[in-house]
Amino acid sequence: DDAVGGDPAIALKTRPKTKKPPMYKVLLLNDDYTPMEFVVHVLERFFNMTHAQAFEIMLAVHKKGLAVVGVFSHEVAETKVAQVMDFARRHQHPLQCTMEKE
Ligand code: TYC
Repeated sequence: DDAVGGDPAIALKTRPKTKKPPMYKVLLLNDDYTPMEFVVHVLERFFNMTHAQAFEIMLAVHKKGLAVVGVFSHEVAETKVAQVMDFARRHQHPLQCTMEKE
């Protein structure tokens, strides 16, 4: 702290004025009905993965129940979740996507 006015260089060291914004993990959840190829397509389309990367993450979700598919700012994470949920709903798949603070 440097509230009473000391060396601003010390203030910067002890209490940085610019706090890093929290980051958010976007999680994909497994279910029994969404086709594997649909999940792969979602990961390619909304998370800019190659087919091989997307297939690997899809399999991890399938085997473990969920996986982190990316870490983003709050605004970007919310957009990704909304895009995935809307795309899945429009295709009538029960795929679930959520976010949580890192
Ligand atoms: N478990 C699904 C199946 O066997 C595939 C799947 C993978 C579904 C990942 C959702 O997030 C998911 N068809």
